Amino acid sequence: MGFPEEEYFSCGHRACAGCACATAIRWITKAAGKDSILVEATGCMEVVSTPYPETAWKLPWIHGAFENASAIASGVAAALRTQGVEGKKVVAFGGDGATYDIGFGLISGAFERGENFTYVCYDNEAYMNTGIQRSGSTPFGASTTTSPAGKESIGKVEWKKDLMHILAAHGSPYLASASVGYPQDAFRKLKKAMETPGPTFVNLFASCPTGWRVDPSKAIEIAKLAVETGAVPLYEIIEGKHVVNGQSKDLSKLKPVDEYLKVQGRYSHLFKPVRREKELSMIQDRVRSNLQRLIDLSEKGF
Ligand SMILES: Cc1ncc(C[n+]2csc(CCOP(=O)(O)OP(=O)(O)O)c2C)c(N)n1
Ligand SMILES: [Mg+2]
Repeated sequence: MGFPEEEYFSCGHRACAGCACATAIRWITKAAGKDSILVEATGCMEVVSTPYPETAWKLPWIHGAFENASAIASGVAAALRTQGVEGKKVVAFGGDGATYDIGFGLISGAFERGENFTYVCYDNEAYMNTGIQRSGSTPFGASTTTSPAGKESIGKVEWKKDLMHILAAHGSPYLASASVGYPQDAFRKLKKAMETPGPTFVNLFASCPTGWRVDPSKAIEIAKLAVETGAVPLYEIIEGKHVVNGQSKDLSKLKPVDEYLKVQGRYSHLFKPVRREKELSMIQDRVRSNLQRLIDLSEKGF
């Protein structure tokens, strides 16, 4: 699927070098197109794009508070419906803190009401804008400023929240997990979500060189590695049925998850000064069983 050439998120914004979230935003706006209304939750991508009096947005764009982008979007959708306006896409987006945690109640409400909008989480796995605090999306073992690794701590001790299935349980007709490492796959999913009537969701995994402590030039490589090792599976849930995509379909081709973890500063304590075998094998087992479960569900037609 070709990417439209038109840019709606202009260059000159203030994101860090190598910020894959800014790439994610470009794709979201390209998928939404000119007949769309965007609503954004507070987070890095808002802060870098709107330093007064400048703006990077070339589409109608509404600032939400941290927690209420979905409520605003559902209000916009209701207003369009009431006015009989057709053909406009309403797209809300936010970071993982806004989505998995603080805005979750309102996302749940909007999904339960069956509002006609798409919510995209650009998932960089922590509250980056305020200084790399852990979120419900931060994976087990990652060091953040509120789950710091140290002598007695291996970083975050909880697993990443399974938001896809929580939202699937709301009866959403379309949900997808995508990665900035796979542009065509991600763009197709964004378009499909925006073209499907009802509340739809895309979790767009997007690396953050600053928060993950990686070389900015490696942001896309790492987003690919996340998929190649199974840490981030690519899949869709269409009308309640699982479809596993691309490399995630073949468990036998998975690279060891170490390859993904060891290139990131947020996991360096799992390798130095000694290899934390127990935690590394817990992560590896979890990655495999999670992917196996998705493959099983899709093969059984669930
Ligand atoms: C109710 C509320 N709590 C906290 C904040 C402070 N705050 C603003 S942005 C942010 C972090 C955003 O994290 P995330 O949603 O993951 O986006 P990212 O910065 O990682 O892009 C926080 C904690 C706020 N604005 N409102
Ligand atoms: Mg975040």
